[in-house]
Amino acid sequence: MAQTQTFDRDDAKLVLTHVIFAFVALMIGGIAGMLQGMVRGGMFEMPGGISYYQLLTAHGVLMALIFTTFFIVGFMFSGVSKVTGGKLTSTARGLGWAGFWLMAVGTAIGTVMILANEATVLYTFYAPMKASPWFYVALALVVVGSWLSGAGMIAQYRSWRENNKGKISPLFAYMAVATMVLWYVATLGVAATVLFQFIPWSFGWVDKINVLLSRTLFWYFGHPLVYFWLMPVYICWYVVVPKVIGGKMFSDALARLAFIMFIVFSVPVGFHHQLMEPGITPFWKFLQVILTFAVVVPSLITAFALFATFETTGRAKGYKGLFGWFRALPWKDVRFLGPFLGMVAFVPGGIGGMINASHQMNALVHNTIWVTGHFHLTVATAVAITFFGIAYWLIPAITGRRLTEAVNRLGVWQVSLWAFGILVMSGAMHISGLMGAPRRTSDTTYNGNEIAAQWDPYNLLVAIGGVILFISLIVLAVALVKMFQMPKGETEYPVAEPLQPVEATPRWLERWGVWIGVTAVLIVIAYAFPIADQLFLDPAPGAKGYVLW
Ligand code: HAS
Repeated sequence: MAQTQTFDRDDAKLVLTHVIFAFVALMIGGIAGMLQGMVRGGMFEMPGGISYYQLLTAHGVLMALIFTTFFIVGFMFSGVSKVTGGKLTSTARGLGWAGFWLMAVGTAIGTVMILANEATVLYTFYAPMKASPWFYVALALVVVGSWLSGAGMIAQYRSWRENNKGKISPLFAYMAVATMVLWYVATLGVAATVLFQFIPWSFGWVDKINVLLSRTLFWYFGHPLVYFWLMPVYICWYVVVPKVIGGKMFSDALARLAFIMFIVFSVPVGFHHQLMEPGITPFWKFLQVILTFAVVVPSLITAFALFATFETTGRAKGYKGLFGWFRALPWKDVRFLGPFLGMVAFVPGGIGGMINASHQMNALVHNTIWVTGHFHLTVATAVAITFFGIAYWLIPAITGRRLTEAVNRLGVWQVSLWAFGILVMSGAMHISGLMGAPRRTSDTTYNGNEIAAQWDPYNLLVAIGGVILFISLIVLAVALVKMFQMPKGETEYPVAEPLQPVEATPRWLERWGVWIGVTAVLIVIAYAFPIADQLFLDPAPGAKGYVLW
């Protein structure tokens, strides 16, 4: 095959550095994950000096915050470059590199603090557990770095629009900008609590921290965070998957509408993580639960659009009957199979989310390992497995190599193993969670308590699932190395065309000012009173810090 370098070299370097960083974080976080499953399953005891909670912190931070953020930034830069002319402007690329270095330094400092056992506060870093101040500084660096990267993508998008006045923007770029807009709005909460509460408190400049306020600001950020993970996945499902299966995207306008709905509805819902918490009046919880059900709608739209894409593609290929299209799908292509397994996992994952959001049912599942099961179906499957599927074409596409059948086959095994491991692990977590097993505990025996003994078989299944997932990661590592040994050549960067011409897409979907304004109003309605309550309580609440490890 002819030697072709279709991707700009400088852009490729930026993208590849992010993706490799992401996968290194994933591997380290994966080792921690497997070990903690084995500790809880009674298969292994951590050697002296390293605690279960230290592992759990490393696992959560590296998987949920670092792997995701680096992969998302790399993937979105690649697509923005691809659809806006094939080359980033020097401003966009410069901001991308500045963002990368800030995030990398932040990750390094944070990881050292966790390894030194100075920050065993889990990835949600709830006060009044108090980590080294450098852990919070590290978090701030990661967030500021991601802001710079977002500014790079927005700069690229703006320059495209200036050069293409009156045209509707390419869907991938639009979706990347929407994702970053959501990220800016969401991270205001975590930036506020880290800068104005955690850093002054952990450096000892103030004595006490307002715990309820810090948790409220964390979850103001924490729920849209999950959509920051999900939206790039939806970019793949809407834009990439239709092309991979040889079809067209069902509707450009519907995809944009779903993304606007995410911006508007995903922030004012954080109280659904605090339903069991005292100090927030039921009315505000009720309001935010209603809004939570509104943020389910863009996912339902997406499910509809995906089925419509599969069906129209199958019919165009001549497949008939109600489910004929199912046979038209390329089951042996990892670029499709990865994301598709993610979609399948997201069906029970999403339904579990709606159960969590229902106040009475939340009382049953909150702080049980059911919740851990929920987020392993969502972020660790719908999101992670889609990212794996992306890596199998993104890395060859940007390095100018041809995806070989051998690596594709390895990929099919890898994503299938991952899906099976999750089925075992997450299924067991859901069941034992319903039986009352708490999450985030190293001891599962409770001094030989009879009820706790009933969870034992499930703890073992969780450990077995964790080992299967780790084997999948080893296969992934082999596949990644092999990707750099594949022959030079061309792998397509798949971007689908819509069924209808984009001219049919309404222009109001691109009026960012209006949507950000609507979002701001909704946030003020949902948060102004409860936050004011928490800020101005008399006497002012506050807790000293505790180091429990
Ligand atoms: Fe969640 C807790 C509610 C979605 C992640 N969630 C968490 C935590 C994480 C997380 C990490 O209301 C734990 C935080 C912690 O450490 O404490 N979640 C929801 C709701 C949704 C939801 C209503 N969550 C996600 C996503 C995540 C994620 C997405 C990561 C990416 N979640 C909660 C609540 C809690 C919570 C409470 C707090 C629990 C507690 O008490 O602590 C919704 O957005 C879900 C909507 C999704 C759907 C599914 C649509 C299906 C699609 C696939 C189509 C499939 C096709 C193919 C086409 C309605 C789009 C199928 C083919 C076949 C053959 C079947």
